[in-house]
Amino acid sequence: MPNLPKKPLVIVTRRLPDAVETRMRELFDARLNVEDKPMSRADLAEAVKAAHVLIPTVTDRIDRSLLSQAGPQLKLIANFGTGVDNIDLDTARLRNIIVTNTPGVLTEDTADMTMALILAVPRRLAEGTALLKDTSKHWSGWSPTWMLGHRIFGKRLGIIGMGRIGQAVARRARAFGLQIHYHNRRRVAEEIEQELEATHWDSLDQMLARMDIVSVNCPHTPATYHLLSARRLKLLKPTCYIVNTARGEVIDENELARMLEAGQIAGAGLDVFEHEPAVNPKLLANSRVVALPHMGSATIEGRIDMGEKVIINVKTFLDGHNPPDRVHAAML
Ligand code: 8YV
Repeated sequence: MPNLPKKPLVIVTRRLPDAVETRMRELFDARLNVEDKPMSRADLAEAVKAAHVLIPTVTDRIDRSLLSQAGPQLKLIANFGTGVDNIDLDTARLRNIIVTNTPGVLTEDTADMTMALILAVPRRLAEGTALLKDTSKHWSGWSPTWMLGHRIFGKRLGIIGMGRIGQAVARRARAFGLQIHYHNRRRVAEEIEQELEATHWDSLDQMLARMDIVSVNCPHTPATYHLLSARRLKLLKPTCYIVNTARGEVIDENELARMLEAGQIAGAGLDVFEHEPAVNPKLLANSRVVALPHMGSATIEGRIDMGEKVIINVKTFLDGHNPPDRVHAAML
């Protein structure tokens, strides 16, 4: 256990739900960001020089250059989030800084949002509502051939990444009559395959070529960066829809935007983008794209649960034990 002062300094980079901040104030010498102004690089550098524990989020890039400025007192980075692609895990390990995350508690919310996009894109939900709200257009009434989308029931859903969230998506999708297919680094247990009636594809290329909807549910790691590359996107049927609630970096966004514009992919539901908060303007201009501002886990319940996980990780660590949600690069 590292030597820590009686009241170690815990710096939180963004505003968190009130209940979480109140508990943090009670338990720690917590420096909170009540104004929720995203920290600049200089602010983050100050933070890693002073904090014993840093609590960042997806919007903070904790890379090698930042960690090289950290003081020796920084012992724990307790990420408020499951994905840890914002943190350079190798450099943290070399500097003996433990990294934790918040797995499990945002599974159901993210799966709900994924399912919402799987429904919204083929059934043209956003287009329909935009049309009614556009006062320059008048809805003259129902027509048998108007606003036709595509049926979801009976179609093939290809899930990339069959971890907790991928499986939660599969459970929902089965209730909507979708056939479940998946590609994952490791084949999941036979009982899970049976429960989900899921077909495993060893070859991602072969799976992509046969799907009606593809859902990205894997983490962003060096191995999954542009997993849906220009070459792989070209394998999709032109009638295929893509949904991404994982990380924008998993898809070559420029190529996706180009192919959607050219009608080579039928539509996309995107909650995440390659260069957040920037969004490729071609995607925003495309009526076949439903775009959301990274809202997958945005429920008050989810954010409180995430905060509680962070508190448990920090408290356990400060009490001299191994925090439960420790992340090692090899796990990813
Ligand atoms: C969070 C997420 O909002 O936890 C994750 O990996 O993508 C999001 O749902 C965000 O990461 C919080 O830092």
